[in-house]
Amino acid sequence: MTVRAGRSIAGLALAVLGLLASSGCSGQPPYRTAGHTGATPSAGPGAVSISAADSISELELKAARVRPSERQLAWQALEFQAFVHFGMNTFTDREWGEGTEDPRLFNPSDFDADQWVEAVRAAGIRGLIVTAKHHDGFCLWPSRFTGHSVKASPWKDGKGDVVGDVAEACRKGGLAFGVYLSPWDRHEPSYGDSPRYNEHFKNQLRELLTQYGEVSEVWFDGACGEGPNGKRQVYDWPGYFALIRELQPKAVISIMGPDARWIGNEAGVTRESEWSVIPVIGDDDAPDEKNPGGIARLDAQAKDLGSFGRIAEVARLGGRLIWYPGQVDVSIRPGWFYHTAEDGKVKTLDHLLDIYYTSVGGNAQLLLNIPPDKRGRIHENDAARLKELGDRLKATFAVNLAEGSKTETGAWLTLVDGVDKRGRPTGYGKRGPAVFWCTLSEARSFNAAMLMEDISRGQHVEAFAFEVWEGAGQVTDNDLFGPTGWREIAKGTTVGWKKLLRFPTVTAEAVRVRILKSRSDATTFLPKTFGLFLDPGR
Ligand code: FUL
Repeated sequence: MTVRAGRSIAGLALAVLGLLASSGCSGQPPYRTAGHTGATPSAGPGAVSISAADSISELELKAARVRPSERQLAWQALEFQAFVHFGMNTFTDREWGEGTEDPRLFNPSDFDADQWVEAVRAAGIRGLIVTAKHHDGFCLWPSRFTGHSVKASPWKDGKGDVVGDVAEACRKGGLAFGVYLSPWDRHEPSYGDSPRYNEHFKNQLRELLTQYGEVSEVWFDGACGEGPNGKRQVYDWPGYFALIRELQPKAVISIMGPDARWIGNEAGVTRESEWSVIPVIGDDDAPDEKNPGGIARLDAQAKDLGSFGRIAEVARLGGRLIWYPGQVDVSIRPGWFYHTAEDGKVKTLDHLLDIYYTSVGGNAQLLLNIPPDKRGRIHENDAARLKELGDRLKATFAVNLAEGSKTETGAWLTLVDGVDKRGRPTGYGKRGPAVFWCTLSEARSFNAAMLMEDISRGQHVEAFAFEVWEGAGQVTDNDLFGPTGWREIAKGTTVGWKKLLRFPTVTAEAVRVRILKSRSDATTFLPKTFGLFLDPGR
């Protein structure tokens, strides 16, 4: 028998089980959800092995136990980063150079890294990743290991250093700083002679990771072309990873790396259910040459990467559950590099907002590419759009309408021991779906909501419903678990780091979130933060 308890019974049961919690909605630590002791979460396992011998409930427990590393947690909190494609292609009007371009073509007339930082900060962006070297092999820093770099260009008489200037501007502007270093190098003569090129590549990595202060992310592309000598280059991924861990232990290694996975497209599209707990076959982290999606032969473009069905499927083959969150790389223009012909093709504000809500608000990190022009500046059209985007996000998220209101998290409980002579429940067993309520001090209008799980404790929620109170009169304690008076506004699957919901403006004095399916007792984990917002543009 399931107790669809009114507040009194629920209160009793929850108190017995120590599950009741209440606090302001802001969720700023220490927001106490039920069962939290306030203790530092245990650094749970980063990877858990799974096999055909695991029962369904063992697999469920294992999935709930996978935790992010400290570096992955810090990375997730950045939420929104800028990708900056700048280099030889900017001057040749191409997307992929051949590697034979004359370094003298690289000559920005008004290079200004501070302007990049200012423009991206206006959008609320918190980190920046620059293409230190793209596939054409031209280096934006004066590498000692090649002549094909800014050193050989007329820019600043060969004394310039784009990477250094950008790192410095990021530091001044409070942005995280990351590097893209293309393993595929169409210029470097040793490319294709695997051991020699791997040494060369590691030498370049060493320069980037030791000369420019803290590096928050190293972004590895999967492209691997034919070498000039006809041989294919076999990349030493384990060697690259080890060097990064040694020199910049806080840096996240993305895409062809173990810390963040490619979302699977370059159009800014996320799955309805983005999981950060991902089953992978086998126990080898090295990326597969044929697979652009990331580590361990993961098909990053597959529709389903983390459902329970997928976990069970991988378990049958033998593998691991890893914390492998998604990153959405997409350009503000059609191309990755600047082309004058695309000045009128900067994505619209609505398009960027859609991408933002489904990526940052869909348990993924957004990496929005903004390519500087031949001057070495972010073009006025892009800068204006970034500002519009930032203004709109600020106007929406500056005020959390749920701030300071009364919240509670509880669970429906299944009565297992029956009732005593007076009809009082004698014991509760299995916990039912968790419910989170937020009672505002007065009716408020909103058209967006935010839910966050405490991912330092893993990712758990599989399905939820968001409802507003439309019953007669004020919501009472008895209504909190009740089936009537509530209207469903939105439904969702995963929550993870952040789930943003958008819906037509509604006015209500109370809302609740019902967790319909979870990999654990979701009352313990939800929500780390909760918010209600009014987007003035809708
Ligand atoms: C791709 C590259 O080939 C593109 O040029 C760009 O750098 C993009 C982010 O990754 O694979």
